[in-house]
Order: sequence, then C-alpha cells, then structure tokens
Amino acid sequence: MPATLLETPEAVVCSSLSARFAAVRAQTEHLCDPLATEDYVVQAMEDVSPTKWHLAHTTWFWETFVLAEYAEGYELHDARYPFLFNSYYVQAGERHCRAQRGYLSRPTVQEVFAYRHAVTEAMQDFLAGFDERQRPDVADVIEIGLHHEQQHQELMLTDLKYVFSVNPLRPVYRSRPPEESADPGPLAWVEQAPGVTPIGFEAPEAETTRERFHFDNEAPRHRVYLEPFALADRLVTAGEMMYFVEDGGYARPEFWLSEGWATAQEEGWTCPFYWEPPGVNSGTWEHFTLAGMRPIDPHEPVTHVSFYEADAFARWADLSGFASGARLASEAEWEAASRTVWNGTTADGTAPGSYVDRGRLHPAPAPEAGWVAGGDGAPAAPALRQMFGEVWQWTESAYRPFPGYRAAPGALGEYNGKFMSNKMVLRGGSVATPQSHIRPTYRNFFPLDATWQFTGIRLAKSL
Ligand code: AVJ
Ligand code: FE
Repeated sequence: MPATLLETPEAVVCSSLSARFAAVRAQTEHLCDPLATEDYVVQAMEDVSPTKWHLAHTTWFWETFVLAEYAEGYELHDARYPFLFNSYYVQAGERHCRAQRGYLSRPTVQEVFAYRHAVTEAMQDFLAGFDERQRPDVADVIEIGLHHEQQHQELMLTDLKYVFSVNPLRPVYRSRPPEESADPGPLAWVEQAPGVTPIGFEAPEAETTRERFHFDNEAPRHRVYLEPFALADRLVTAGEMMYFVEDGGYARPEFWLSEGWATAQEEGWTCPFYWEPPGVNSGTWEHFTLAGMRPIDPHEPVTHVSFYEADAFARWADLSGFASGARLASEAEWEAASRTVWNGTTADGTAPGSYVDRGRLHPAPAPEAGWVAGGDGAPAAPALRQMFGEVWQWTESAYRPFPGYRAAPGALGEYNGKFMSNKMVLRGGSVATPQSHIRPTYRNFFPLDATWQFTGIRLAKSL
C-alpha cells in the first residue's frame, strides 16, 4: 500500500456531502487492499465481526435509513440482506445472530462488493438531486451514515487484528519499518483549575451539517463542577506497564476491583492482551501488532488493556509510590483539559496524533515534552501530549446519559442510547480512528473487560 492510503482524503474534511460520501465509501474499501478473500469471512470471537459483514452492514445502513426512506421508488438490492446485515436495530426488523456472522460463506465477498457498489451508486444518484438546506433532517441522517461508516472502519481494523492474532502464521496486515524511540521522560502532572465548566457538544450556528455533527450521546451540553485536579502529561507507557507486571500486579488482589480480579482469574490474565512473555515467540517480550509480532517498545503507550487493568494500574501507581494519588480521570476532567490541546496545532485545526491517517496502525511514543506559558503571569506548565489519536483513554465515568438526554424516536434512536449500562466511557480516539471522526466531546464506550480495541491509560489525580 502507498504510504498515503489511509490518510483522511481532503474531500472528507471540507467538501459537499456527496464528495464526502464517495471518499468515506472508498476509504472503507481501501482498508481491504491487503486482504485475501479468505480473510473477509472469519469471526474469531463474538465481538469480532467478519470484514465481509462490516462491508455489508455499513451498506445496509445507507439502504435502510436513507434510500428506503427517502429515495423515491428505491428497491432493495436483495430483500434477504436486511435480515443478515441489520446489527441490533430491533425496530428495523428481525436479524441474524451476532455470534454466527462468521458462519456465512454466502453472500460471497464478490456479491458483497456488488451490493456495496450498487448502493453507493444509488446514493450518489440520490445526492445529485439533494439539497441539504431544504432537507436538513435528511442531511442529518446522511451525516450519521458517514460517521457510522467511519466507526466501522475502526472496527474493521481492530477485528482484523484479532482475527490475524489467533492464526499461528501471525499474518502482517501492513508492515512498518523498525524505529528508534526516545524515552519520553517521567510523568509530569498538568494542574487544572477548579470550577464550573460546560461539558458536551453545543451545535454552532453552522451552515454545514458537518460542523453541527455530533452523536446524540455527546449532548446536551451541561455544567459540571470540577474540584482541583491534575492530568498526567502523557499516556502510560508499555515500559511502565511492565513495572506493574514485574511487581506482581496481575497476582496482587489489593490493586483490583472485585469484578476485575474475578475476570483476571477466570481469563488467566498475567499481562496485557497481545503480549507474549520471553520464550513464547522469542527471547524477549513481544506483542502482536498489525505489522505482525514485534518487540515491545517500552516507550510506546500501552494498549489493549481493559478498564479493569487500567484501574488496577492506577491503584498500583498510587500505592507503590510510582505516582502517588493516581487514579483515572473522569470524562468531564478529560474533556475540560483536552480543550487546551484541541484548537489548532494542525492544519485542519485538530490536535496532533497518529490517527489512522498516519498509517502507523500502532500507537507512537510521546513526542518530546513541551511547555506552555501560563496565562496572566501563571508559571509555565508541561503541555498535554497524546490526548488524541493514539489510544482510547479509559475514564472512571460510567457510560450514562448526560442530564436531559433523550434518544430519538424510531430505530435510529437505538444507535447509542440503549447501550447506556455496564460500560465505561473512553475518550480521545486511537490509531484506528480517522482524524476527521474525532472531537473533544466524543464519547466512545465499551464493556469493562474489553481488550481488543486500542485502549490505554492516562492517569489523573485530585489536588
Ligand atoms: C461506539 C464503537 C461502541 O461498536 O457498536 C457501530 C459503534 N454503532 N455501529 C459499536 C457503532 C453502530 C459502537 N461503538
Ligand atoms: Fe453499525
């Protein structure tokens, strides 16, 4: 693959709905460039869907929520497909069992691509005659469709990583040259002032649906009072996680939540997911990556940890004196602090980070520590690094509705709201997230034991 293949195409960022639609659809298919036909079909565990299913499900989404609703005279590409490719929308009809998505050799990969292309074309015909100012309601659904497909681009990568990892051949999705890394230095604390601060998305009076876009779970904007706190200036590294491992972290219940301890025992966890101790694959610690098995670079952020491990690491950091007072940040703390980073160091006004766009597909060590001048004569403070686009950062906040939240009526209302139990919020995006997909208010959510996403740790503490 050429180096630029994963970059967010210009069209995704700044153009008309139809140009962005074409770019997002093409991007999903680009991600399949390294695959052989057999790779598209495997479902190695219930949470991991086959690539073929992601390709078809994102297509079903356009067909169901845009074409069938608004394109006059539209006929389904295949009337049997909604049953196969509806994920979880109970109000949209019966559906195939999630755990058995990998049983389906038909429709073939070729037929799924034909389905994609037919629906892409029908959507393009629809968009050619579509005026977003006359139907802002429909434009909003199209916008959800774009962001939905980007979410599945991320899931395609994490799911492929899992599928490849269970194969003793340890296939490479995309090779990455070895690199020298520098020690990011000890953690520094970035102090944040206490006070009442608005949290959540507020739609600007914008012309374009793109600028207005946010998922429903990011709103309503509401006020939160924050006690004085500090955020670690960078992510926890793999080397620091190694201290935890070597200090018996996975064998010492004093660091763990009861449910976390039970899960770790049942699953036999002794180190982060994808890590392999010396002697398994080589003489050193290695881990599985989208570039195959690699030595673990102690300077890079630890990833593929569950909420339980992130929480246990924080308690170890506190009790061992590695970082006294350490805990995870609340999502409000994370969001408030992230605002200082968001506006403006990159050309498109977002924050620096790998994202999927750099094509690393693996989190990068922190850049050299920086300092930012304090306002109003306050002393200079360490700058926050790695807030966006490396690993999703577990927060200590349960995924629950913001005050005043109400899910939309109808099937699309099932998108986020009905999952607001037994999950924790993650912030910041990862190396599998398109840069154009993320915002400071973006709330991702996964169960507390999930490890197959690019999930990592940022420490916080109360002052
Ligand atoms: C927000 C990543 C938890 O994986 O179900 C995809 C994204 N929502 N299709 C998920 C999503 C609808 C969602 N996560
Ligand atoms: Fe989906």
